[in-house]
Amino acid sequence: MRTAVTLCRVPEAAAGPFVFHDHLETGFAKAAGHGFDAVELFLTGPDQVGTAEILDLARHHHLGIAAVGTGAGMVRHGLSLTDPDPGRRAAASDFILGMIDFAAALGAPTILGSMQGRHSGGTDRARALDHLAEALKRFDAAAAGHGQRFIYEPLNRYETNLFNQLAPAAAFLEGNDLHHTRLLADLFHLAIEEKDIAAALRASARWIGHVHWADSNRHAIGFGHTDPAPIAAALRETSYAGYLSAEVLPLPDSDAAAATTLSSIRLHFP
Ligand code: LER
Ligand code: MN
Repeated sequence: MRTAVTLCRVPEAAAGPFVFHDHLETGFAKAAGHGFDAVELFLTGPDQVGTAEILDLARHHHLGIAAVGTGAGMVRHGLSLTDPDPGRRAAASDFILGMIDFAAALGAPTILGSMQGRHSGGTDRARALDHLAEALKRFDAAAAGHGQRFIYEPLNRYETNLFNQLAPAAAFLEGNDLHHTRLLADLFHLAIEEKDIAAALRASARWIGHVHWADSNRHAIGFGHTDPAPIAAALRETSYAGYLSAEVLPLPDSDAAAATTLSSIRLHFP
């Protein structure tokens, strides 16, 4: 199984669920030192660091780029795809389109998580889902133009009220002909929202494109109460071929979170 670890350079997300917050040179060296196959990057936008610099670091450390997150659009710029204001929605969409081009130059897919926003007083659910579908169609086409996939992440109920579980999100992708878009199964969100994580992974298997390998309390797997054995069995038996990426809190410290993640993956995917 391919392994990845998160590296965040967004100051507003300094307390977020990311293993490394170091400068890129240090973060890449630490990821490689632990033995990960790739890094998953959270940057302030497509212009923070040039793609040539990142590709040099990746080559030097023999690391892939597993994915590029877009959460900075929300935490730094307050942008959401379901904002009632059409100008703000357009800015959100442009931000993600820029990230898709940037990620594709790194050979990586782009993730939509918190920038999906939520429906609220100003936007009812049906309208918010129309906005989401319209944006996803643009991202699906842009990613496909680069030979990439786009990744949509259902989040727990405290972060969005659009999609909290895999099956309804998969039906939404299918119903909107989003053939180049896949789901991100973040085990932290699923531990809150699914009755049975392994069953949910099996039921939506053909849609799963990325996994955040995180425990129930968002610590590294092994530090919470999720049982990884049936989850790993579901991923193995459905021939999941993407990354298991540690999007977890750096607790008790980054190195312990990284090492515990890798030992859990090696234990369950021998
Ligand atoms: C992002 O991958 C995620 O899981 C959300 O909770 C935003 O932090
Ligand atoms: Mn996640």
